[in-house]
Amino acid sequence: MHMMAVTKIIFLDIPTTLPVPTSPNTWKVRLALNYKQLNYDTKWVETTDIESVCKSLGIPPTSVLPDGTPKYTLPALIDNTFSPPTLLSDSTPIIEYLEHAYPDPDPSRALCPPTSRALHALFEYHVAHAITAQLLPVMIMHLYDKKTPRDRIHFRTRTEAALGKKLEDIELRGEEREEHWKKIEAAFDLLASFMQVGSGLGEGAGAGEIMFFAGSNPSLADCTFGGLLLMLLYDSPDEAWIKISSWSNGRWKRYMAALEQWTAVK
Ligand SMILES: N[C@@H](CCC(=O)N[C@@H](CS)C(=O)NCC(=O)O)C(=O)O
Repeated sequence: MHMMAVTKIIFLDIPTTLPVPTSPNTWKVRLALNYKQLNYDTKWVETTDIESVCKSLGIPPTSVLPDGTPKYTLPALIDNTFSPPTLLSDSTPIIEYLEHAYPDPDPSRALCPPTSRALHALFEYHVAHAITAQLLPVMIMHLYDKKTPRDRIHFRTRTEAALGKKLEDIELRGEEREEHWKKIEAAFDLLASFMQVGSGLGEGAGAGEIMFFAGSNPSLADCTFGGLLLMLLYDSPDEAWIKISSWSNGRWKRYMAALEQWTAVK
């Protein structure tokens, strides 16, 4: 009799008012879980409750706040498949754990071979600074609108205290907003140009476009970048996604179409 490996994975994600989540970091891990075809159940935890839920389950914090208290974030994952269970937080270590615990027999499907760690860290650093850090002035109200009512209150209180401004005043408008989007477009174009190098399009006719950052299969970089694109698509279908679809000769539209098969929410 064929024995199906039954995984007992609980994945902690943040709910929204949409049928889908919109956190880039949780999407990063969900894309990896789906790509690896692992069985898992989602436990939905509003941002307001992340700290208390993680503490009660024994999930470790991911950083320390300036005042020295531990900061808890999602994604987090509990794997009860093996004894003792594994309790993890922080997207990259979670994906590295999944790779180690559930390696794909086909090495070309590895998401983060150990030899790619430094390059992946560099990729994440670049995307965080060149793109993610630039999004607040054009995305803040889109993000806010998709949050649950409790999380809206929590987000407004914390963000306004941290930035000393009303959310509505962080948002750029008019010409300034369009100029800001142009800067973000330039960062996307730069990434597209790096992918073009990977495709070998400079080497003459016939060379195809590589779909993902490391070739025809996704890697950790694609989980990271794909997670960011899914946030932009779901939080702002009418503004961000319309713009992004038209950038870089349609590259990101094709990229999203290729990722779509791993975007199921279970
Ligand atoms: N380094 C963490 C960052 C995760 C993170 O910042 N998650 C956000 C949601 S996208 C969060 O949980 N925020 C909770 C909060 O700010 O209280 C990772 O890669 O998983």
